[in-house]
Amino acid sequence: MRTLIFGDVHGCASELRALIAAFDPRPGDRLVSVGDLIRKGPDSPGVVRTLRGWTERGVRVEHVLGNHEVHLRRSMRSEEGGSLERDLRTLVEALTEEELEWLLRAPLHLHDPSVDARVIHAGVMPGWTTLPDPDPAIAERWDAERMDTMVRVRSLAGPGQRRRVTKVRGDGGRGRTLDLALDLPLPKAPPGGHLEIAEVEVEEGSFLGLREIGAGDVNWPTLYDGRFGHLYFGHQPFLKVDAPMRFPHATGLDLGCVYGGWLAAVVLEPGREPSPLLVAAEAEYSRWGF
Ligand SMILES: [Mn+2]
Repeated sequence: MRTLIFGDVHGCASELRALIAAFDPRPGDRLVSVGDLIRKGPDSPGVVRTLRGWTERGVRVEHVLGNHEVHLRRSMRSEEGGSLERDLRTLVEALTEEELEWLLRAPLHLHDPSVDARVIHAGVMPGWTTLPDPDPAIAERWDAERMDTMVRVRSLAGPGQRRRVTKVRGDGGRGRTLDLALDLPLPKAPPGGHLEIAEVEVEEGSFLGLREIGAGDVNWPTLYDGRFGHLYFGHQPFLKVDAPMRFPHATGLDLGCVYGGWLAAVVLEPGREPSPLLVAAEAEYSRWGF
């Protein structure tokens, strides 16, 4: 029995079909997605149908929730489908109820004991002694902050980092740290409010949002000691490499297919070293950036 764990598909159905064809699944094999099957790319419904099609041929298909699936779950619940973002509405309308249910009813992490692999979407924090409950309904209720971290974390503050923190006065908002290296535009002050900018220290290992990452920060796996086993993750596109990104106790599988990179995977088989499998993107469907 073999397991194919693959990176963020983001609607790249054609590349997904090519990857699975190259893997050549046989009954009993397993296809596992690190999440973010949908959005940004050309054919999200095609991704869902491709994967479900394989289950009908005796191949086990599993995925964990990515931040985009979590966002869709929350949007569906809070809006009852009433005012979804346009691309999500189009997706929901294109899927059958059963397909949508399959897409959104997945765990936050899963473990394959036969090859000692744990699959997550984004990452874990260095101090954690447990993982959130894999059931998103339970995690969302009791452990929402860690659930969000698990589907969103990319970089952590490196040692001795200082940040510009912008406070927008007048909106009751929290301070927002801004990247020093990327020269992002400042947020607009609300009517009657104003911006305050201060430099602060951030603690080593702190969570940083996408717009807060700067020089001197580290990818979370560089601080991960392997306590939850070897983690296979996506979410963070590694754009200048042409092999899965190996860390001591984790492997990054998002090589930015939707950004014109690769749809990347590893093939795991008991008693064998993981072997990479890659399919080149057919186009640059979306731009990586801010
Ligand atoms: Mn993601």
